[in-house]
Amino acid sequence: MNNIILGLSFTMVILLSCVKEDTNDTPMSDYKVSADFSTDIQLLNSGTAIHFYDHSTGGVNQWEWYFEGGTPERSTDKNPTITYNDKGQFSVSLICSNYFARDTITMDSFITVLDLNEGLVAYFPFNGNANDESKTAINGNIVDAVFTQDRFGNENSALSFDGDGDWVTCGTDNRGITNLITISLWVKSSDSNGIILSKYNIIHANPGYILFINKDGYPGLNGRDSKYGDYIRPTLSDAKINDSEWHHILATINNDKWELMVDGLLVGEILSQSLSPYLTNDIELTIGHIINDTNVPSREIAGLVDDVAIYNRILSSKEIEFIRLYGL
Ligand SMILES: [Ca+2]
Ligand SMILES: [Ca+2]
Repeated sequence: MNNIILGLSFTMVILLSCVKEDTNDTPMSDYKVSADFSTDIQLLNSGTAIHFYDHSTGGVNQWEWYFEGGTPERSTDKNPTITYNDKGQFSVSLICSNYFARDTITMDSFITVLDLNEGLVAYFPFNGNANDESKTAINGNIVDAVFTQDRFGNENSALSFDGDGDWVTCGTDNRGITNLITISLWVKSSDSNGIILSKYNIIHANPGYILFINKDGYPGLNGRDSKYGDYIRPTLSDAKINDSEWHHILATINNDKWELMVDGLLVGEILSQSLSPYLTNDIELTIGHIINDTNVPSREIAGLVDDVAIYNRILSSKEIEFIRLYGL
């Protein structure tokens, strides 16, 4: 008998609870939350701080973020700022909640962090000087060229060469480069037959490399990767660059593979098929001309050059994309 009374009482409590919930003004379903977020940028260079923005819905009043590889790794801010110091691909999780409900969103490999200082052996941003801002720190010496607006409209942030006695010398040091190199730079010119950058002597058959605009306005990457070896000229597609617009030039020499990209597209490639390719020499690295056997400059460029970066390694396609879109 007691068991029956207890059972009835329990049933009544449940019924009362249901009645109480049913008469509440706000049904439980209205407290449902949904986690969502965005960020400034998903591809970034190491050492960069980025913002995350909460877009969760449902009256959220608590946020718990987890940033793999980030500093800090956890935050309870609504819109936190996170710094990424190490390269890699990292996930981001957000748990959002109110007093009644919570939701979690995890995005794997959401953030890609590059290290564009790794292997950077020359960097001339030409922002008011010809300092080499890489760890090599062999500054350039400007001859006659003047500073002008860069591609973003910033004053004194690119170098202008007038085609007559203007260039920059950057020393004969090989900067640790032997058989791998990536060169990234920007050029704006209406010129033909001008040298953009060279570490090569046009008389001696030594290793070295030249970036230039040829007589028809096409960009070129030529050179040698062995003493008395074949002169290497990647085949060029029809991408003229002497149109007075800024163009991103990217050259790589990966052992015997020479490649040239313009504005993110591969325009020329060739295999030198050298058995032991190398690029070292004792010739001046110059921007804006080439030297011949008697150290007489020639093929001086008329145009603007900016943000010259040289690596002693081959950049990945993501790194190349980053440099082209955002710079160093
Ligand atoms: Ca610049
Ligand atoms: Ca001049």
